[in-house]
Amino acid sequence: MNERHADRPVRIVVFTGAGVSAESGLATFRGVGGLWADFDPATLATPAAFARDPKRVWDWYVSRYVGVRASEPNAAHRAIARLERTFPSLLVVTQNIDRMHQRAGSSKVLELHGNIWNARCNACGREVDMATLVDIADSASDSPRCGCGGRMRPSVVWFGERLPEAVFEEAAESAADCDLFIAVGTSATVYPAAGLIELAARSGADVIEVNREETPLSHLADRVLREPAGEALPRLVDELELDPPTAGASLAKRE
Ligand code: BV8
Ligand code: ZN
Repeated sequence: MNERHADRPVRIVVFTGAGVSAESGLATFRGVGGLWADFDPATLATPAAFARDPKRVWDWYVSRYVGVRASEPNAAHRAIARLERTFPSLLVVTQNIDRMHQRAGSSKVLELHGNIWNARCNACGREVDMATLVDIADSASDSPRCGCGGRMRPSVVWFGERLPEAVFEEAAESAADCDLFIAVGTSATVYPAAGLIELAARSGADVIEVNREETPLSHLADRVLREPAGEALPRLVDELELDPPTAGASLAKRE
């Protein structure tokens, strides 16, 4: 953390991926038991896949929605929400579509890849609550339609689709301007999201990586916590609350 921000409260960005929700019982994408082990992302999480077989893609998202709705935030989500109480400027930037951060009490959450709680019409863009569509689709031979005749799709960002511009811009500005960037439970392989870690490191922020495993961007971290987020985050938050990082004080020395 360099001197550049000595005159203001410490700014923290927490960047999360599927690993932060693993201890809530939600499958991650990669790795053993990951979603991509059974399904090829290209055949389910792309506009082409939806055009080819809308019912199959719809049903897959309905099954994930039902799983997310039945799950609860875990100790990692709760610790991040707690940290916001000590650092009100804290921002959560997530790749997850499960809204676990908001359910745990985080108030400032940027959803880079949308969310699974809403669906929108592929034609007119009308957005509705997924719950209103879930129980009618399963018996139907087709995925639900909008009043305009368009197809309803989950409000997520598929591969090959642009991220919501304003959301990504705000995330990039915050990553480039923060003092502490904590990457939790992400394999750092999907772009442009993973580029935020590179941007934060390049901009002089201290980077902490919380991940059970090494990632392609681990070398950018000043500190790594190689353990489950549900164990690492509560302890890290205790530490940051007890001894808040001050501008100029590098975290690396805290080993
Ligand atoms: C776009 C929503 C352009 C849907 C998702 C540059 C280089 C290479 C490729 C590209 C590039 N730029 C763009 C691309 C293409 C592509 C991409 O990145 N491909 C990858 C596969 C190489 N990117 C895109 O297509 C993006 N769009 O570029 O548009 C454009 C521009 C203009 C106009 C039109 C288009 C859109 C990408 C978003 C796709 N949607 N999700 C859905 O969920 O179904 S991505 C989805 O996969 C997630 O959101 C997330 O981003 C990603 C999964 O990654 P993670 O969350 O990190 O999860 P993963 O399982 O991989 O890892 C979990 C980690 O947690 C592991 O490291 C594990 O060790 C750890 N872990 C596990 N348990 C725990 C734990 N850690 C701690 N505690 C635990 N308990
Ligand atoms: Zn419509």
